Amino acid sequence: DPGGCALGIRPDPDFTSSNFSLDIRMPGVTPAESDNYLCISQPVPSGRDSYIVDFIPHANMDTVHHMLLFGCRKPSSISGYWDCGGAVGACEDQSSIMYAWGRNAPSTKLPRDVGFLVGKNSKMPYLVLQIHYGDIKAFRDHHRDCSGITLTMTYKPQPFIAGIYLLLSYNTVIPPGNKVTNADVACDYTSFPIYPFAFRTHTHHLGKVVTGYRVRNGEWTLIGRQSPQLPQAFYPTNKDVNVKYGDTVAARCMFTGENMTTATSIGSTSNDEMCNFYIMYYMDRKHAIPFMTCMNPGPKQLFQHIPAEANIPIPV
Ligand code: IYT
Ligand code: CU
Ligand code: CU
Repeated sequence: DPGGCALGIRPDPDFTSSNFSLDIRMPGVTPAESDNYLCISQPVPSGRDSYIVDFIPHANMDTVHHMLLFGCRKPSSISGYWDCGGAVGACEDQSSIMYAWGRNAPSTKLPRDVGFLVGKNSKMPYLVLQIHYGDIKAFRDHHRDCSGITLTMTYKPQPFIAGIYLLLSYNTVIPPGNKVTNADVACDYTSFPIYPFAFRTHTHHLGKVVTGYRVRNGEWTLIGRQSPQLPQAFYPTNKDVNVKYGDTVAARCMFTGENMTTATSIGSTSNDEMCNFYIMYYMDRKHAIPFMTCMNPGPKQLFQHIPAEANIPIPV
């Protein structure tokens, strides 16, 4: 234990025998520069399917800007920690986000009887933790950081499986000088019902507000609305809005290119932009789908009817 961090898998004393805790923690790291993104991966223990039912963050607000937990099949590395802020990401295949922690943001609990399905037999044999370290000044004393997450897990099949529906724009261009640029995304929903309970927004610096809706029979119902300039955690959805076969799921990111001198496109650096609306939902285990995406540019005709709030910036 070189970093002085206590790690491990242990039975959870507070629960029944099918429950256990899993720590996923940085192995005592000292980031080299400000705004380093470091990742570690961990296989889900045992060949059995297991379910994540709770997340307990251990992060020092003075050093950690944000933490994200992903599930995937193939992490970018399976030993030590790596810089995952550049060309090398968290995973080599598609990753699914399961938890986000941001400074001062309350963390959303999974509802009762809901778990993320992980393990060898599921599509998520590996977990990857990404930590964005902020100002390097916090490491002037060269201490080693052990921030991370304790997962409460169980082998007991959960009645409902948690999943993520990611709506993203890949083709938005934000012209310089324009006060308002909208990125619209929408998809018809053609699967079994999902029950959204949390949402997360993600843009870079130019995003003012990101809003997601269910559209049913022409009626727009808010799923969530947040400023991406606030901590990009999962926030509770407004109220119980389910999404079922025949509905449309729609999201808008509102950007401003006001103070820019060049156009901004979608890309991975902080000089590029992104437009993401994540819906965290649960679904009956019988036909659960753990990850869905929507990348369709929203039809102009549909977005004529989007509520005005989607273009009202949230003050930060
Ligand atoms: C181009 C873009 O919008 N990238 C986003 C969405 C994204 C999320 C996941 C792309 C992939 C994923 O596996 I999960 I490929 C993006 O990079 N978003 C960042 C993190 O990567 C999750 C964010 O903070 O939302
Ligand atoms: Cu961050
Ligand atoms: Cu991004």
